Amino acid sequence: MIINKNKETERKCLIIYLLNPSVMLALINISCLMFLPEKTCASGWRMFSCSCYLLSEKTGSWDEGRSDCRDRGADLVVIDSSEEQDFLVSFTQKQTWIGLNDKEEEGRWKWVDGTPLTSLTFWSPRQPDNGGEDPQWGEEDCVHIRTDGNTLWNDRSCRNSFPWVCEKIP
Ligand SMILES: [Ca+2]
Ligand SMILES: [Ca+2]
Ligand SMILES: [Ca+2]
Repeated sequence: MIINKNKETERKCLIIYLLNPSVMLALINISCLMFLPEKTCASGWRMFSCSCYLLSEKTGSWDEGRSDCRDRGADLVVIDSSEEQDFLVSFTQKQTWIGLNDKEEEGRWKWVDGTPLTSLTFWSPRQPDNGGEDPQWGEEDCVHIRTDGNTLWNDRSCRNSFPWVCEKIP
């Protein structure tokens, strides 16, 4: 009986352990290494989890960033996890475009891969504000990671000039 109870506890602990995000990420990384041994990132790109990332040297509008990424067989980064958000913050160290916008319909945020924004968001306080109706900011439909004291997201005019981050599955 006691042995069974211990076994039960052990099993519960194992499940909790496996559900831990950092353990899951480690498992994903291991499976990348095991099943995709030939998949590596091109020179200049950085690997994290199963993706390769490039921080642009140039700056430009959100659309210029996106078309540069697409020319490289990639697209602007889609943030799927808090680990990816943390990685990007340490990888970029400056304001950069990410692949999120509400160009099609105000307030309906969509990633460049077509997926709608879920509850996993990293908005700065009081953002998104679509420019807060202040004419100097204009309509704000594109998202960047900002650095003024924080690392969270802000919506900004798509015409603004920032570097960008491309993401590609090798
Ligand atoms: Ca991603
Ligand atoms: Ca907007
Ligand atoms: Ca804003």
